Amino acid sequence: KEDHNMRTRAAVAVEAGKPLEIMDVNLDGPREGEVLVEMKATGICHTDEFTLSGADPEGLFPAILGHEGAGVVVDVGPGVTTLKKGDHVIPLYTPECRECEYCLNPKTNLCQSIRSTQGQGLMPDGTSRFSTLDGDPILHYMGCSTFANHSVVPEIALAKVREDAPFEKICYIGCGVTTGIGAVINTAKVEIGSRAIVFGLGGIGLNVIQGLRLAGADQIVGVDINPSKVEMATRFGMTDFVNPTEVDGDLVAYLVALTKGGADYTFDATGNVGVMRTALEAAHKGWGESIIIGVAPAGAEISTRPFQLVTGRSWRGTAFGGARGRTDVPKIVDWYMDGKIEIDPMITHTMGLDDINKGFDLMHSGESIRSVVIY
Ligand code: NAD
Ligand code: AHE
Ligand code: ZN
Repeated sequence: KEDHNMRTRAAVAVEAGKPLEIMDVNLDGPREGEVLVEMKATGICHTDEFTLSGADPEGLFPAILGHEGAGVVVDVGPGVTTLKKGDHVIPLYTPECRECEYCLNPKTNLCQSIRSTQGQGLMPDGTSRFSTLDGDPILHYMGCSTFANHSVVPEIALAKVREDAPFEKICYIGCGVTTGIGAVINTAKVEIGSRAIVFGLGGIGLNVIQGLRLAGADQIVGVDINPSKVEMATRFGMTDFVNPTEVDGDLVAYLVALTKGGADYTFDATGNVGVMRTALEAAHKGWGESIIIGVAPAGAEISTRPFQLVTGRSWRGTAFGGARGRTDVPKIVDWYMDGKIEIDPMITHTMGLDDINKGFDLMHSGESIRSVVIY
């Protein structure tokens, strides 16, 4: 039997559509360019649920999901130069190697240096550090696997952050906060005085709203089928709310009228391809831009009449809010610590790892914005 460096406790996605199973797992130590992180907290993002459900064409099992974590470096592998034991870090599902063709092109944040192995649930050397106590391999997820008390993460996929920031809040910067605010600031580059529509007022959409307020938008329309999201969205800057189930007639026409000709910017934070079409068509003729944030299930496709684009609307997308993690994430942590952005009210529930499935239940029922697991 192999000699494993340590055991840790993890929530394992054993099979698509089944609850996570909490168990002890083996974890091998960090190899060349890798870092062992003790996770202190992790958020539960809708993308974790998307993959667990079986809707993700890249979904693999068994795996340790989770990509919205924060923790402390406990060991570094050979060749690691930018991090040391004791550093506080946020794992990055979009790494930043600062060397690949993508990192060297200012038009993208999509570092591709380890994308292929990451998509296969493996470390860059093509192997997994996790296994069951019986020795069967367990896959990594998005290069992060934050649903484990300890995880091994590539050095280029860790942002070093200040040590006075609370883990159970800044973990959310590992995905939701950065994705939502970044979609506004980095991807759309929203101008002061803009009109915007945000579809889906969940953990991502609320951060789009917060980003729009930061950018100085004049009108921020929120659209959601769950009216319980109104209070929180209003608190973060929503100026108008639309519940599509209460609109008589055509939703696009309604939204175009509400925004006096269409929005300068629209954002999909639902993952529903029908909503994505509405978002595109509610963008202003001549210049409106629609940004897709939501992740759609395997096989789903978007469609619209090409005339919508011919007449000046553009359809775009964003991953991790266009942020370059090692550079941008520490700055967003500063924004939080300086009171420039708010995180605390959006973390509506916290729980221990043993209760992580309750976090998924709260997401399904629409009761939570963000659930955070505290180790
Ligand atoms: P969430 O479950 O917290 O929020 C989704 C919201 O959409 C809910 O409030 C729900 O009521 C609303 N909604 C659902 N169907 C709707 C409809 N037909 N019309 C209007 N509103 C509707 O999820 P989240 O964590 O905010 O994630 C949102 C989406 O963003 C997911 O698809 C997720 O996978 C994706 N995501 C993408 C990125 C990225 O980098 N591109 C990052 C994080 C999350
Ligand atoms: N694997 C899926 C797509 C999943 C996806 O789009 N992931 C986003 C991040 S969602 C975070 O909550 C992303 O960063 N995508 C860019 C990338 O390279 O994965 C599929 O459809 O295959
Ligand atoms: Zn996410």
